[in-house]
Amino acid sequence: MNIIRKNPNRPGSTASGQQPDASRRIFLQGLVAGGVMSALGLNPARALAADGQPAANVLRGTEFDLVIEEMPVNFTGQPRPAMTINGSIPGPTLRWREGDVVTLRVTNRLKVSTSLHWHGIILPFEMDGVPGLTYAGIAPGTTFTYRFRVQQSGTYWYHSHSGFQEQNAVYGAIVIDPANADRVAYDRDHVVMLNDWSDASPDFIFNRLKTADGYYNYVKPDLMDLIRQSEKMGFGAAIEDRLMWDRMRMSPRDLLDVTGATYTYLMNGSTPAADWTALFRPGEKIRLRFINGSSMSYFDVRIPGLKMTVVAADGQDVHPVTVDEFRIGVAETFDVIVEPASDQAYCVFAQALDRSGYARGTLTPHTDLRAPVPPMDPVPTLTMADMGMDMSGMDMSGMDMSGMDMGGMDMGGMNRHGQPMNGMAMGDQKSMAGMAGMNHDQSAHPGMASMNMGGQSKQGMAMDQPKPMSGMGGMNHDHNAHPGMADMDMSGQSKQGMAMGAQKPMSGMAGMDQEASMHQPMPHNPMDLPGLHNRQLKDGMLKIDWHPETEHGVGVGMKAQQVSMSLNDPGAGLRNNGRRVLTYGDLRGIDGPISPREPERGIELHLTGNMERYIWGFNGVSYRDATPVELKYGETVRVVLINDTMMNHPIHLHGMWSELENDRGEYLARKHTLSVAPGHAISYRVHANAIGRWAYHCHLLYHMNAGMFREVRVV
Ligand SMILES: [Cu+2]
Repeated sequence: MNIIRKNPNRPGSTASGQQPDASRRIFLQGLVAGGVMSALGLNPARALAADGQPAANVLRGTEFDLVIEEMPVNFTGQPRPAMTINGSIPGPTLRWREGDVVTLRVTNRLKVSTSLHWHGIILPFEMDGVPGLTYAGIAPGTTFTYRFRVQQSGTYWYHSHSGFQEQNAVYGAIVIDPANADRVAYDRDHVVMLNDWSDASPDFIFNRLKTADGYYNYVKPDLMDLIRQSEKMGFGAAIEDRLMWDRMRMSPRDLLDVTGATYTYLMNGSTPAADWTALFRPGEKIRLRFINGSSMSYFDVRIPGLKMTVVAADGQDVHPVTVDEFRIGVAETFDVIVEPASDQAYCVFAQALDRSGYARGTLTPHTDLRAPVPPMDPVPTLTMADMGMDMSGMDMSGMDMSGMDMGGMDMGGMNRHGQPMNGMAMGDQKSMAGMAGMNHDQSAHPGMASMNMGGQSKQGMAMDQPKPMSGMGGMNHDHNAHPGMADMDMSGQSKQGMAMGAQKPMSGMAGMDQEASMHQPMPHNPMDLPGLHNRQLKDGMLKIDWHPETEHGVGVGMKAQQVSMSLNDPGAGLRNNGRRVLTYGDLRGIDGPISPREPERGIELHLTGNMERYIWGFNGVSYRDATPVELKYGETVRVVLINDTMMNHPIHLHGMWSELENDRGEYLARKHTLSVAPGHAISYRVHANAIGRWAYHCHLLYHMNAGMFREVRVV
């Protein structure tokens, strides 16, 4: 089977975000009996035991022996090497009890060093399992013994923290039963672990990401789209739009970096074709413990016909909230209760965020009764707001941008090779503060793209005719300094392509009426929360008119201009879909904050990246150039993460809880992984109650390995 296609030409998707036809929907659904190949043949995890239950692959007690070794697997029709734990994918579910001291002997039968990290588990840092930080890793042929007291209960997971081994399937679930009675009543429970398997080696995937942006993103608009788009908006307009996006090296569909073009999505180690199955008796309360153990994939999860009552997030109990659907970021867990009352089967459906494929399984009262698999939803299209554009005062109709002063705009990083476009450098960035999409790097472009360059008034962005623009005074532009802008004008219609014309409302071009306020002192932040760098917060929106000094260079492709701190946005592709979708704003932890004290200080960190170079970091700095973040033992800090990229980033701090807050600084819930959507910021507390060296990173595997990683040192 041809797993990876270079530049697959898949007609049917359109640049305007219409639903692609079924041909795109062909993804790697795998084999009916895919899985680990044993001497006796395929040994799929989904095999049903005599009572019809999925064969238990659960280890209980306090002593565990785990062996990591390479074994062939066959998910797609050809045997490929994988790294397994005790010969299965996922590895065995470890069932612990709160309060116990567990001992885990992990033996490495690989040819390379390995490790296991216990994700979300509070423990001494020497037991955390991060090579190079907390220990040396587990050398080939050796056994490392972990021993620690279990201080929590709930649903967690474990995985290798070495290289790309997580992508090679070194992962498994952890379920910890509470020391006392469980707060949640249920008749039976099932782990539902989601993973993304690729027949390609992770090194191959990573190299492709480094060298060919969008390699796996086959929903990117292609030539057929262009032709179709041309029919609608005219060829000139269509090609301008397209070339604009190309120049920006961004796509409104840059949703996931690695997609169903190479991934087969697994549910408990079963391909969609294999269909993981669990039995129930009508009327039972079933606890489903969802774990996103994938390397790069966000999933939108629902069970058509069943309400799901969310009772825990990242292992911690929350006040129950009943939803139809939830988005689960990489490394997150959600526990839900479902109560199928009737004698019918239900599809557990987990579509990848970019709709390039799905994992699925079946809840059924009889093994021979199946449920239909729903069609995937339309491919989400990011809006300007998703990209951190300032959307206020957006109606640009009638605005004439001709002669728009580009002076002061730093548009470095804008060209497709990620090289600074010196000619575009402009001195006074602040003067552009109100002009979304223009005062920052690549984000400038999407703003412009959305300005609808095509068609009518063509003179808008022509830089050759400086003349004052209403609301944009003081932006003198030096047209000699704009080779990049000239370059943008690809229409063959000379310099006129970027006109903003008088015809369409512009998204992404906000705040042009803010000239006056630009020159006034920043109003006092009404929240005055430590961690927010003198930010104005209005209606949940944060103006980002300051970025860290280090946030520049090739590692920074774009910077947000305005982001939302609202926790009530279900996210791209889930808004107004007619279903009740869980948001972080719904989470109310039953256990309160770790420390009653308010944060004493704040740390603002920007999530930064350059898609094309595939460089990721915090504040524009990749791990290899970074110094540790130091926390004082006993202090409580507020961390504010501002997403300056177009991707979701699930940010994971080891060793200590990340205590999610709302935009007023009020505690909501404990999490170990907080997903920050594009166009958003998120605020949380960390009570530094664990001395040691802790990993802090994006849990997208290739982002982490491309630099989005920090050491946090508690001293
Ligand atoms: Cu990331």
